[in-house]
Amino acid sequence: MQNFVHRSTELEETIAAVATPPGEGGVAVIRISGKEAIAIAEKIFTGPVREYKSHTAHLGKIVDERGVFVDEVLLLPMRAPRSYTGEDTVEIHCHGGSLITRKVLETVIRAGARPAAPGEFTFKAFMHGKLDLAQAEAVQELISARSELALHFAEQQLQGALSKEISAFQKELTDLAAIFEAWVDFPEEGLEFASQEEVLEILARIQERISKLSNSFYEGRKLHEGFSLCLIGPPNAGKSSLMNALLKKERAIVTEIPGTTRDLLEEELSLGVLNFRLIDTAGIRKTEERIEQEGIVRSKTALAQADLVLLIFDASRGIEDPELLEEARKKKAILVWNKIDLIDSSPRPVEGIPNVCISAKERKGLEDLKHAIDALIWQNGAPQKEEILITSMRHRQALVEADDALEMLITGLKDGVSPEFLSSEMRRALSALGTIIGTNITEDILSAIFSKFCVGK
Ligand SMILES: Nc1nc2c(ncn2[C@@H]2O[C@H](COP(=O)(O)OP(=O)(O)OP(=O)(O)O)[C@@H](O)[C@H]2O)c(=O)[nH]1
Ligand SMILES: [Mg+2]
Repeated sequence: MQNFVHRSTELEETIAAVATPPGEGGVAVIRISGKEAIAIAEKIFTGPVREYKSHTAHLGKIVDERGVFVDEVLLLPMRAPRSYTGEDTVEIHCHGGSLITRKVLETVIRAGARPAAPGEFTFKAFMHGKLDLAQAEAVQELISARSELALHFAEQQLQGALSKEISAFQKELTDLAAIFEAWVDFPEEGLEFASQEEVLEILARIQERISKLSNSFYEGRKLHEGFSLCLIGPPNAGKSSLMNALLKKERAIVTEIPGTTRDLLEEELSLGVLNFRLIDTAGIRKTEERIEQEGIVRSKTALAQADLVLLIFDASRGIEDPELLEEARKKKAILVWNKIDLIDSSPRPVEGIPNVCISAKERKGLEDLKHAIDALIWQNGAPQKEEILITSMRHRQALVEADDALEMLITGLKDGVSPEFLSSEMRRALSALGTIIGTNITEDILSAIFSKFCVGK
């Protein structure tokens, strides 16, 4: 299956796969899609599947080709084009054990279906015009979204927000292309269709929107992947206590002995609408102890790789390690003064880095810390829900290409290059935009996209 290529010729075949995750569960769903889906279901089901109305559920039994009972199931036929793939589809809801699920799938396959390749159902949906490519890619983002905000933006892309924006660019650029053609065909009157200034103005406006969209990639990607948030500081400052306070569980060992944490501890943390990988580290100090030394090496690597750093100092002891403060300043970092319950007045704030006072032990100041984290992530404010963020490198590359072509167009127009040159740059911009929604794309690229999906999607 590894070398499977998602080709249009494969659309002829009827495919089947388990659509639910592997393992035990209440119910598992086996999906069959293609011209033979109904006939195959009829062969193995104790009921007249051909006669069932679309989108109705039927209780019955799956029996294999020798008539041996396999499972009692609920069967749901969905006739083309009213299905996810746009083809005749049958869903079989069977008992959710991994063995029983496999047996039902094997029965379906022996009755004539081919095992589906990764993403093949969504590929069929794309080929039948149920989704464009940007929407199909959003399906995968939706499935793998781990924070509410990532989910929101994936849902929005699936609903076609990005596709609409791209189509709007295409429409405006196609209109301009027609004007260029007129300039070529009627050099005398061509300018009556639009003046050069007008064209330049439109081009600049589109270019600005394209480049904004293209720059949303970094925020979009981070949003999807989640941010790593690293707790760093001298021993005994309260890093592990803060980890536990944020997670609201006793995940890390906390003792009064400096050098308690040795290994990196990682845990998922969702704060508001975002998702983080929270990393607790060994306290950094000079030591001869070999295990602790190794722990400290790991702390420093984690510091270097982190998206965000929380530098923790014990407020009753002040800046114990100025060198570490300088290291942290090079990153997106917050200086967290812990143990403020031990002191009477707040510590003097350090310049050039956000300072937050907390007590991990008494769970105080955690809201302030969350706000500081938010402010650090979104330097230009959090993305608005109606904004469009791109999350795919493929989309980013296409937008960069379109942006570049528009740049050439704008300078070319100003320098008075030939309309033929303008037309060719315009084609480049349009073709780059087309790849995002899949209007002009090779089978290899399609296959590379859909292969990343799971089987059954
Ligand atoms: N009074 C007070 N004590 C705290 C606070 N936070 C942590 N402590 C105490 O400080 C000691 C060290 O806490 P840890 O969370 O283990 O510190 P750490 O930074 O993880 O230390 P290492 O793992 O050794 O690097 C423990 O005895 C905690 O109970 C706080 O806010 N106030
Ligand atoms: Mg610790």
